[in-house]
Amino acid sequence: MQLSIPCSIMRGGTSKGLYFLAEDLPAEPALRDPLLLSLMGSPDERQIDGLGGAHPLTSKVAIVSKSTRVDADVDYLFLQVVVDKAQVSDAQNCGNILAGVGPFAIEQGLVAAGDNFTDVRIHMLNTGANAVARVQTPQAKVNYSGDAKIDGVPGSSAPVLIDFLDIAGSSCGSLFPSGNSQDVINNIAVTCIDNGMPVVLLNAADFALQGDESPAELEANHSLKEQIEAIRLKAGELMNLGDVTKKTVPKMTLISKALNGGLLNTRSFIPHRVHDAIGVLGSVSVATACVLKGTVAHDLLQQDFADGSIEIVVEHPTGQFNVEMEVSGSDNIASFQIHRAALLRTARLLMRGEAMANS
Ligand code: NQM
Repeated sequence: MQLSIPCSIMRGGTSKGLYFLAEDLPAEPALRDPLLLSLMGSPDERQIDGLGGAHPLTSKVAIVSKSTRVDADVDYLFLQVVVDKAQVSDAQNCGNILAGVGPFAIEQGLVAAGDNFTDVRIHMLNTGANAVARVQTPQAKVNYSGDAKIDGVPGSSAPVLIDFLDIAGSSCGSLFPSGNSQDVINNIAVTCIDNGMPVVLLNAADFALQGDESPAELEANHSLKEQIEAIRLKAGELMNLGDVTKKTVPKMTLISKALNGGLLNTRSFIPHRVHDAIGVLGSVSVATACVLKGTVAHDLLQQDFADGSIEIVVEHPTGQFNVEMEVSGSDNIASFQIHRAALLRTARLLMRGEAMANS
């Protein structure tokens, strides 16, 4: 039997996913997840029998509801539907799909639109942290077109400005969950950080890589992937994430010197495919690691940062990602603080209707 479920398809940043009102899906994962697997067409590498795009970046779900919290308008649960396995995971957040949550909440009447722009306060259920998304709403309607460009998406759209308020340690309990700015795992120097996304930074040169290899080249390098996965499993324990064999965190980011005027260059394993760009919260974590003395990123870059507002430009396979932060005390791990992180994304409503699940 086919079951019809109200659904919107949206591009959020450099990802694409299915957006639902919480009331339109069963609350219990045991009933909800089989429906999501069916809607996406998982498990299947091509997701031929579903709406998924056969890549982790296009096999994502947002579930949104009105918040009962005083500090938020809506609650947002992110779910990663694994492409080739019958798995749905809430173990990570997603800042790209987050970019579509504000517009979706306004479109669905969860938040009243202002006359010019609307600030949507979003409580991110995966991590318990909050973000504010500023959405353009001329004449109290969501506007998707504009001049804002983000690398990894053709053309331009209306900007969605996102401010993160309290994301340090949101998945792992602390910003540097191992307690150190640098650790050694399997003889490789690593920095384990969680500023909104658990990420392990690794110097590309330690794997005899330049750091500018294409995602396809890296994905074809099986011994590299095995080496990185072995480090990831140990890092997961060190980062208070437990056994991460079936989790999509931590992400593994290879860093190298910038090639195009940014601060540094990256290639991110998310964690088994290589990102065509870089995740939103992933890039906030990478940018943060650059600032503190003693991290593998700081050792590579040898650049110090004064207290106050800074902008960090993270290069990735399809361009650059700019992160604005307010920081202090970057001399040592005990005094280091991030007061705010902000960035620009765009989003677009692609389809609104009913998605059909096998039930
Ligand atoms: O880090 C991919 C994406 C992401 C996550 C991933 C993201 C983030 O680009 O906030 O956006 O790392 O799985 O959508």
